[in-house]
Amino acid sequence: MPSILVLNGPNLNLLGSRQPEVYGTTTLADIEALCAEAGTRLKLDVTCAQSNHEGELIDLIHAAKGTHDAIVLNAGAFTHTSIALMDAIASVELPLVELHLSNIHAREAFRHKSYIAPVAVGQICGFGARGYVLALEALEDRLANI
Ligand code: CA2
Repeated sequence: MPSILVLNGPNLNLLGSRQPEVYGTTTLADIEALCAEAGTRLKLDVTCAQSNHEGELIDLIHAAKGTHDAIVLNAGAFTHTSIALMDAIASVELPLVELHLSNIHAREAFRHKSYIAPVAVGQICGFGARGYVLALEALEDRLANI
């Protein structure tokens, strides 16, 4: 069974508690439950992790090589700043879907730049928590057709 790492970055542990007008009322635990459900339906082994620390996210991406077949990454604000994360993703050569709850292209100009996009197989943004399920569906399809 293909194994997928769903990785969430800084401040996403606060989901549901603040800024519901931007990020909705869904909590990170709700998102992880949605991913588990989708994993069962799609026959994917889904593991979820979250960190507020850039280095820890990099370590988790490195560790995914050999243990997971693909990654769903919401890198939070590191999306717009982190060449180190971009290099880590490129180094492991695993298919990765860049995920955002909000439509980063309809927000402030500084959120339009993504260092993740050039090393991702695709980007899903603007669909809230449902985006994680769409990302898992996209990866299931891709892994079944390579
Ligand atoms: O839309 C997304 O998923 C983002 O990755 C969320 C990041 C933001 O910096 C990106 O530009 C887009 C921010 C996550 C912060 O989440 C919070 C949740 C509740 C309260 C405050 C922040």
